[in-house]
Amino acid sequence: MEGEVAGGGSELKLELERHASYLSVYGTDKDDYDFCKTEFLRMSGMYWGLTALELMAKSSRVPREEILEFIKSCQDKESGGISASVGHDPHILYTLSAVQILSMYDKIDVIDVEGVIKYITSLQLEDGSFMGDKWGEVDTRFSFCAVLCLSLLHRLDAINVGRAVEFVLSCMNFDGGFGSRPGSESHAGLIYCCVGFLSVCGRLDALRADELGWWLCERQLPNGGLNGRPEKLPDLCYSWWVLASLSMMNRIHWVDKAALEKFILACQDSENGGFSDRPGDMTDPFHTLFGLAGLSLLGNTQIKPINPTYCMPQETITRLKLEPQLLAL
Ligand code: GRG
Repeated sequence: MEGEVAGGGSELKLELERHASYLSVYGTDKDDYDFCKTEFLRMSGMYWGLTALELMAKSSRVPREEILEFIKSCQDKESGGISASVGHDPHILYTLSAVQILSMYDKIDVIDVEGVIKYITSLQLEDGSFMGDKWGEVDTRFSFCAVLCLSLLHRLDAINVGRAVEFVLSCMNFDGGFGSRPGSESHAGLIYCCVGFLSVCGRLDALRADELGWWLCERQLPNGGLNGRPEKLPDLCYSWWVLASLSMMNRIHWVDKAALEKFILACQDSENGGFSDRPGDMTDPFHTLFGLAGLSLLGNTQIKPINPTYCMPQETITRLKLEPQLLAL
């Protein structure tokens, strides 16, 4: 039956309409406690919610002009970077979220694009790594944000890609995985960033794909869910970080898809809509996007196809004529 778990024989149904209602009213009450306390990540929150709605073909339910105005007012005139909310400091992560939203809306000219390119270029260090902002934290997440953002703007040439690749590869560990910096523990979230980075740079050949694929599959637990590193609890968001990495590496069939789909559907709030990290917990837009995105990668046809590198609808990536690399089998 439509919406049921493939091959799982489960009764769980994907509650698309409830998820769309949950996301479209999220943030309409600007005094809501949860909404206020997440101001520091507002731009990414908008990207999670909007992408989820796009995947369900329901983004017309949110006020597009208001969103465009908000993004415009978050760009810092001096540095060119974009912040999470008006009056906050710009950061590469929120700059990427803004560029992703504008790319989905086909409205990139709302911001000063040259300013964004200048900002990202200013964050690259001599060793090829990227800072997240002017305060200097370095992390492989920021290398991923930099190349994703510049490639969406068709301006990868603005940075030293060779050195950026060298830095990310220097973070590869003995198990084939990646951490946030050289020598840091492998973690599925950072592995997604590094695999995504190499996919954009056309260097997936540098991976030790069989070893890494094995490590990623070992993240699946008896309840079907995935954790981010050994001995940790499962969390719905790893359905994305792990599956998207395996998908770019052409090894998605290495996980038990039916068991994972069952876990993802069990993380839905079937009454009020939205997904949570684990069954029965509080829902939020972050887990709602990664639940739907995971189901899309698993082949659920009620949701639009998603691109595993960009975490955006495939139709946007096709329209922008971007071709992130996928590893040949
Ligand atoms: C465009 C999709 C997209 C992402 C932008 C910011 C970013 C790039 C990626 C973040 C990847 C990442 C590090 C994900 C991990 C998130 C997470 C659940 C961290 C929690 O850390 P711990 O230590 O988690 O609390 P575990 O599960 O290990 O206990």
